[in-house]
Amino acid sequence: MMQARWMRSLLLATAALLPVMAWAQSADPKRWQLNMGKGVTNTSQIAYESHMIVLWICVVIGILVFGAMFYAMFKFRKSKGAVAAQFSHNTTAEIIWTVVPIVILIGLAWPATANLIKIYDTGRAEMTVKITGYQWLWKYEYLGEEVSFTSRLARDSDAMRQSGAQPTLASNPNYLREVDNMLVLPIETKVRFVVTADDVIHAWWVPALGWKQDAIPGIVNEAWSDIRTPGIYRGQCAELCGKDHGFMPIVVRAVPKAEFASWLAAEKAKNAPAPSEASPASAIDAAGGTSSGTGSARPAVPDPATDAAPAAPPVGGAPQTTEPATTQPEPVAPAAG
Ligand SMILES: [Cu+2]
Repeated sequence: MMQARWMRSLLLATAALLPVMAWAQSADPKRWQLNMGKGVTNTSQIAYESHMIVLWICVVIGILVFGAMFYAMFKFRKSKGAVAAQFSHNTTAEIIWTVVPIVILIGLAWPATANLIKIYDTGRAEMTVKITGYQWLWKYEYLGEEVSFTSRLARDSDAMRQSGAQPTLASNPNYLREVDNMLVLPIETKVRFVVTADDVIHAWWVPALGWKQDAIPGIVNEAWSDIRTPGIYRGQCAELCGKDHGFMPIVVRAVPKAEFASWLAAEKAKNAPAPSEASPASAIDAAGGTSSGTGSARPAVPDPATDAAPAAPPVGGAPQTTEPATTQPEPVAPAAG
């Protein structure tokens, strides 16, 4: 009977924990989520597992240390007539409390280093996306595919933030986390990212992918992802980059390979050069060159009918497929920001 009651308590405790466990599965953080998310990539999985191993080691150490402390405090308390020992050194104890932490640290560093090496190995990637940070938007280039576009805060989010209206979770669940053009990526594909910036330091961060990479002018950083689950994954610029730092969200749409192929083909068709002009410029684009191309010489002319760009961008520049000129420090001034 005692056992039955005990079993019932255990079941109740498990039931209470279930929502917590369910939250841990999801990519986006949830309200009152206590643990880190598992994310949707190899890297995020590795990070999650390393975190859990360290967490449980800390729990065991905490229980042992506090257990010994409280045991000593109650068992050997003065009111019970305990008398303190008078020795001042104990070589054996000193060796133990030096060696044990060293062993623990090596035990933690070993797998962590192996994981770091995996995380930094961008070799054998199946495709490469170049990410460039600007004040205050992102540019994505699918290298070798002649597909590129800019991605910035969705205009309705921007309008709402400037209107002073109070968005609610119900009316605007992704307030300030929505963009005009999402970065579309195939799942189950090792995608290499080269990350840089044009003006100041930004950082590209989508928590579900499990990494964060600085975007630094003049430096090309690398990262990679192999997204496992189709879905929409949101992130933000993670390096204070100016007054609109908080308004340059990142949205990744991960789709099955076939869907990605057709999306890419459609983008290419949209950007296809007009037959008569400007093939040299497209060669420059493909090489990643930015120096000589001007907006007017580009083959890529955004189609207003299909383009999701805002009807009236605040500045004449930077339609979706146009590369912001490198000589111009601010490719797009955010609307009256
Ligand atoms: Cu930024």
